[in-house]
Parts: sequence; structure tokens; C-alpha cells
Amino acid sequence: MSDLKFHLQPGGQLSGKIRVPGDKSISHRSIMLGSLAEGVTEVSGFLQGEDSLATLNAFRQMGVRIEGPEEGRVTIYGVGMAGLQLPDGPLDLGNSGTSMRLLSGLLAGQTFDVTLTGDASLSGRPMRRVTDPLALMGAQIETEAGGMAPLVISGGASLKGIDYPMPMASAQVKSSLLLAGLYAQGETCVTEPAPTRDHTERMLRGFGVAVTRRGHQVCLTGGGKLQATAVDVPADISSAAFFLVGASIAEGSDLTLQHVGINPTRTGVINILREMGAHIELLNERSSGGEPVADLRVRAAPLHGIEIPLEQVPLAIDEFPALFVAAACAEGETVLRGAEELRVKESDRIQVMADGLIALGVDAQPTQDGIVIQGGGIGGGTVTSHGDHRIAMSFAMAALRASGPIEILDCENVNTSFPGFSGLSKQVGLNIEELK
Ligand code: SPQ
Repeated sequence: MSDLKFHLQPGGQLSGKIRVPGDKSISHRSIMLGSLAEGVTEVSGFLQGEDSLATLNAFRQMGVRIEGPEEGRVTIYGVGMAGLQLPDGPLDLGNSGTSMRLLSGLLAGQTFDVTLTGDASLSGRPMRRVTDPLALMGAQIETEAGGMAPLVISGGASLKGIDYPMPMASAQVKSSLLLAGLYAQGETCVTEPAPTRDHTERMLRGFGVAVTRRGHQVCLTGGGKLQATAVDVPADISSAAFFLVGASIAEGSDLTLQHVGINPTRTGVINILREMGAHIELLNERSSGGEPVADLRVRAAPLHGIEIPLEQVPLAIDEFPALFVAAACAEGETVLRGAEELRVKESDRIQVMADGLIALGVDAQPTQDGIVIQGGGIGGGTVTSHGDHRIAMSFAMAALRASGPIEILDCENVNTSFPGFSGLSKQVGLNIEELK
């Protein structure tokens, strides 16, 4: 457990114009594809958070020359599909599930052996969801008991394409198989049970790989090359989400979030908040580097509870901790179902959020695949994030409507996705202090 705590005074409102840090999912992928490409890839807007830096350092350890990041600018000197080198030791991916799952696929096709490790949270997250289908492709990956990290990947396996019906809606599993598919003989196809974020497919196309989609199935053929390109990383809608909720629940708020990625596979948080009565406008909609972006203006509005539509669940999967805070401030009951994936994130986000909400006096009942929250008041008190960045930032926003101070424990991991969170939040009106 880290020593960093957030202390929040109750009340306040959020106003002004800010740009939250770069999209974490797109930042990871820019390093991976830029490293495998031929030529020099220039990235702007890169997230200088611990998770995307773990990916960057892993590729440096495999011999890729990478300059930066400096104010979000990264220059990657691509080594081509066969140019990665044996690292000098295990690749430590910290807290980052995306790094471990995507790298499992990408590294299954290399000639050298490699070990992937992570922190206690990452070492408790399920990896069989990638190692099982990768084994069907011919990969040789050993896990710890229960299918957990560390993962030991043996080099020299010859991969063949498969047609995989994915049992859960996971962009990480889909991406892992597509990256392995780049090294496989023939066609690799993944069918998703529901649409998940499609940044891998979009970026692969940007690097010149033909990726086809037929309904819920996405396919590519191995043996090709990637051509370097420029990547502009938009601001992360998952980081913007805390402010969308905060400004919606705090009376008098009027906040604009600039250059936010609004890829339709990520906008569940906007759809759900709007259905609850939120006032969110999309301004200056434009396209940037193959991804749609907009400035989001959000003003306070009275929210009401809803049954969250099932099809929105994968499109808002990382935003539920923040949405639960919105539900606690809404009038009436909010019901979430079909979200069992939340139990295998950096923490069990259903249980940890329910525990925290209950500690703040909210009526929250966890269920096996979701939660039922009765809106009403939020009290003050102490909650723990269990080292989960999104839990810490969500409870910080709850203070805007709390009746007393809120103390949040174990907040260091906010740096995995949102370095500078407390400073930026303070700048727009949150009464937050960091304490060691
Ligand atoms: O990388 P990590 O730790 O798995 O991060 C999380 C997050 O909240 O930041 C999940 F805990 O985001 C995942 C997301 O939940 C990032 C991601 C991606 O970039 O492909 C996909 C989602 O995971 P999944 O398991 O649904 O594919």
C-alpha cells in the first residue's frame, strides 16, 4: 500500500478549460507499432504515465531507440518486424494489464525467450484469456498457477492464424491476437461478442496493414510490414470522465475539456451520463490521426438514476467507478448488470467501489455482475482505493457533493494513467490536497 493520500474538503464547483493527459490505450499502441515499423514514428500527445512508460521501457530493453517523452513528444526509430532483440532481463510491466496482454501476443512471434512480470495487482489478474488462444496459434507461454503472471514466452514458435470467437468483450484479448497474427501464417480473425475499443485496428491501418471487419469479426493476414507514420494521441476520455462526472454533480460548474478522443467504442460514459440527465456538448468535432476528437463542454445538471443499457457496458468499462459516484448523487435508483469484467481490473471495482460508497453513507449493493445504487447524499469519511487509480480519482470527485471531508488512501497509482491529477483538478476548483 502506498503512502500517498488525497484529502478533500467538501463542496466547490469545476470551471475553466483544461486538456487532460493523452489516451493510455493509444499511447501503448503507438510505442508497439512504432517499434515494429520501418522508419521513424513521431508521436505527440503521448501519456507520460507509468503504464505507457512501462511499455516504452520494455521496447527500449528490446533494443529500440526511443527519444522522449518530452512534453508528450516521442520519436521511435522502428526496427522492423524482425528487429527486436533479446532483452537483458525480464520486462517489468508494473500495474499495466494492457502492456502484459498485448505484449504476450506481440512477443509470441519473436525468436528469443522473454519473461513478463508485474506488480502484485497485475500478478493477480487473469492471463489465460490471452495465453489460451495464443497457444491455439502455436505460442509457447508458461504462466504461474491459476494462469497468472509472470509469463514466460519461448521464442522460435511458428504461429498460424486462427478464427477465434472471443468469450468476453475484451479489446486486450482482441489486440493480443491481432498482434500475434502479424507474425502468423495465414489469416487471424477475432469475433467479439460486443464492440470493444478499436484503437489497434485503426492504428494498424495507419501503419499500412490491411485490417478487415465483417460485422463483429476483425481479421488480418500475417507476414506483412508496418510503415512508420505520425501518431497524434488525443486526450483520454477515461481521464476526462472524472471531470464529466464532477462538473455534472457540482452545482454551478461549467467546464470544457479540450481535444478529447470520442471514438464511438469509448463514448459510453457520455451516453450514460446524458441518459441520466447530464448536460454535455461536443464542440469542434474533428478527426486527428485516424481518431475522432472533440472539445467537451459540461455544465452541472440534476441527474436521475437509470438502468444502464447492456450495450453501453463495454463502451464505458473503465468509467464505471466515476459513474457510480454520479449514481450516488442522482435522484432514484441506478442499476448496472453485465459488468462482471469490473471484478478483474486493477482491483475488484464492484466490491471496492461498493465498500467506499457504503463508508460514505451511500446505499450501494454489489451484485455478481454489477451494482444497485440508491441516489441521495454522500457523507464524509475515509475510503481506500486499493491501489486502483480510477477508484482514487472517482472518490475525489465525490467530495464536490459530500457533506464532510473525504480522505482517500493508497493513491500513488493515479500516476499510472493521470500524472498531475490533483494539480489539474485543483486548478479547476476541486478542494484537494496530497499528503504523504
Ligand atoms: O491496462 P489495464 O491495467 O488493464 O487498464 C484498464 C484501466 O482501467 O486503465 C483496465 F483496468 O484499461 C483497459 C480496459 O479496461 C485498457 C484496454 C486497452 O487499452 O485495450 C482495454 C480494456 O481492458 P479489456 O480487458 O476490457 O480489454
